[in-house]
Amino acid sequence: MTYSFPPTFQWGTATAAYQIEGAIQADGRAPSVWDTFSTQAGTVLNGDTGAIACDHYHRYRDDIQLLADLGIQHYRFSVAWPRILPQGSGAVNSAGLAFYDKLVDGLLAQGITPHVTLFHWDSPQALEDRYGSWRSREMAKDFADYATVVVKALGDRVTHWMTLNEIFCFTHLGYGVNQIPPHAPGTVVSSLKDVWQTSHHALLAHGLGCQAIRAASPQTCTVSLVDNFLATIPTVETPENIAAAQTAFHTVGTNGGIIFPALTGEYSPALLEQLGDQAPDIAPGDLDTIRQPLDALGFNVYSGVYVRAAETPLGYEILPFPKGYPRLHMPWLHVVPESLYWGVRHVSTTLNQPQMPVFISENGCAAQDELTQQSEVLDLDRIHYLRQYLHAAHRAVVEGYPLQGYFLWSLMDNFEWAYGYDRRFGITYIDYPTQQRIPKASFYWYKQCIAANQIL
Ligand code: GBH
Repeated sequence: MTYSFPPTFQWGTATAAYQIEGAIQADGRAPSVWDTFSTQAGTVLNGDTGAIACDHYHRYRDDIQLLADLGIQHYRFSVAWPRILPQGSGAVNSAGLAFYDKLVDGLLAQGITPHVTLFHWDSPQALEDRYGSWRSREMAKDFADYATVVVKALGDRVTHWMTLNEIFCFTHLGYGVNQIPPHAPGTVVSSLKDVWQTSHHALLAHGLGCQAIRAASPQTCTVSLVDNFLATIPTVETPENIAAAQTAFHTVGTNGGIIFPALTGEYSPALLEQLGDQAPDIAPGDLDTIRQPLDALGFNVYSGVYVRAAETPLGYEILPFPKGYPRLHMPWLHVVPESLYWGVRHVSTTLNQPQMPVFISENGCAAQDELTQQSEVLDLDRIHYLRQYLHAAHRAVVEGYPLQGYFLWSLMDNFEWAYGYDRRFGITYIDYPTQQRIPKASFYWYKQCIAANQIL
């Protein structure tokens, strides 16, 4: 049996600015919250920072060539807000825009479609200093103004826009109660309600951002949100367990307070009941701003949770992973390929958005890659992982769910946030001391899949 995809299926790969660019002081860029956070003792493994990263800012031509060698048609990258508006708002830094200008032109010259994420966690430190970043509603307005600047500059050539990457991470992981959280800005707030307020402000930024993009774009464009909602998987696919997975979907992770309002215009009632007085304040009109029509939803998927029906007050239980459950090189990276299929299906069914096109905006894994004496990286574990997730994608497509494409995370090893350079997610190995790019076995495997438009 062959596993072919429709001719319209989009094969892509993804990166993010702070994780690859380096050059943190080049051409007028000011610090982001990640520059500040990563230079504080004890925040990032081995004291790593994004100061140099993959030096993509200077080597982008090589990296475009790498994409061309891969035979990819779609590339997702992010723009660094502090390069464009070093003070967060106000004066535009044209030298910062010039970098993305060259990048976009270089991609288009190779026939690669750029998919631009406006925010992948590197917000300007100036806004942290001014009003505490996402703790303030101001942030949503400043984000929309920043979006306008970028879309005006690149919108003649870029038609695929994504607002924010993974609201959960930069809010619920960026702000903590009682202890310093593992993500910039690393602010300790006084209650869970304050944490939910930050993600509410991010949702507003998404809504205002969608409006800003559409108003500024000189041509028809697509606008999407990228979310890492948590997929619930029926342990056995019986009607009872499927219903249990649907019920659980509302309250696992932060689903009920992020993907629900973004797509349906309402926080999940089940979540609000759970939160009680810890729910965020929602001003009149906020939910209408937040629920903007989307052209597609980007789904970042790495893992998920198994659910079964049970005689409990909730009617279900979430099953813990047993000790020996297969994992890749992150504590949370359980191999759960069904997450991809069930995530897409939940958008159609549980969120009641059967017409909403979905694309996998990230999927990939960290592995303990090593160079052989022949300077190869034989990352069979990564190929094994990716192949299984692609089978889940294939199932979604065959069953008629509107899954449009797949972006592999990541084109190259990079700064893995609190894990620094210790964890490698790339299909290209970066030898950091020399900045040499060495395609791994998974790169060549993926290249063949793209060329054949099927899982090989
Ligand atoms: C993505 O985040 C990011 O978009 C990307 O930048 C990153 O490099 C990549 O994945 C790999 O990590 O802290 O207990 O809630 C996904 C990161 C993974 C963060 C799951 C939250 C849950 C663990 N997310 N993780 S917990």
